[in-house]
Amino acid sequence: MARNKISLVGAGNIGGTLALLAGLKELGDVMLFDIAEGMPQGKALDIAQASPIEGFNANVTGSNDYAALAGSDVVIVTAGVARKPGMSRDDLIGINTNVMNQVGAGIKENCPDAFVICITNPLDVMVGVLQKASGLPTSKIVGMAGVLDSARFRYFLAEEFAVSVEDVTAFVLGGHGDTMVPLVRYSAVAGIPVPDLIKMGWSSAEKIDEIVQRTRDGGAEIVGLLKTGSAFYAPASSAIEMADAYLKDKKRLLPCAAYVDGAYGLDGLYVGVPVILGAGGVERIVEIELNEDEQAMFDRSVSAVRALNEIVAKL
Ligand code: TXD
Repeated sequence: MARNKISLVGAGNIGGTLALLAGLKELGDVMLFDIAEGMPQGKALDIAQASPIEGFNANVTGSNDYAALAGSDVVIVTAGVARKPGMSRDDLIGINTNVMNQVGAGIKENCPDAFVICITNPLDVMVGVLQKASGLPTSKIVGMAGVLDSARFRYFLAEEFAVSVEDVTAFVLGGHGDTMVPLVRYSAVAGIPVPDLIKMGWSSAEKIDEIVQRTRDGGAEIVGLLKTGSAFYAPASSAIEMADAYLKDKKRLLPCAAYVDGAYGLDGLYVGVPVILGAGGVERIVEIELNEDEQAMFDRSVSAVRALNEIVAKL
């Protein structure tokens, strides 16, 4: 049986890390695409040269030609620009909308049967643009943000409780950004919900509020430290977990920016919700019950996504 093929559109910080992780985990052959000449080829060769040491079998190639997407089972998109000093969010939306239109056309022409994971910011909006440009069914294209936001939340909770990260599950809903909705009562250590852990004296409500805020600001904290770019290791791990769920038909329940039409009272928009990811792509949207506070936070998050969608519609 032929190996799966994972294509990475955008071979920058996240793209390069994705290529290495896909190799190390033997998810399949890897193709790195970028508009920068030589760069995807150089990273591909470098990673291929790690394969004899790490002992993984994969063809790792680089290209500047969209034709190289042919035969892809999964495409992970990080192409675009990040916000630089002096740029407004609207500028970023304009540039990255153009990039998504180009990438979508490349996917449509060369691998219309692929499962696509979008990472480019502003995430919830860009995944919608990419879906339209690619013409893919909405079940086959999702955005990565919730897995990362939840991983940050899990990490901070594990630190607070002094327990293994493996035993902490956590839930984050809504759009990626300041309005994300970390759901404390759906977060747990080995099944014990966080509110119960507070009652048990493991932490205080105030401390958990601080952790929630640190999770919301998780991206900015790293940008502030790095100064020249944004997080890339954990974002790459997050997208690989989603690709793995699809390729191995795991039916994982993961928070993704998915197209929601009907559930949560929404009428057709991409936003972060829990979904089942398997061989069918987004196989189900999981509609959990929200209390009044959570619903209010979710509504605020949806409004923020809608406002950006309106900017894109006017471009
Ligand atoms: O949770 C999340 N979704 C995110 C999103 C977490 C972290 C970072 N997030 C966003 O991912 C970030 O705001 C960026 O929009 C993307 C990619 O981040 P990365 O750190 O990998 O950015 P780089 O290193 O600048 O890489 C972007 C690459 C770079 O090599 C460009 O040459 C390339 O994109 N690029 C293009 N490739 C193909 N086609 C076009 N048009 C193009 N334009 C730029």
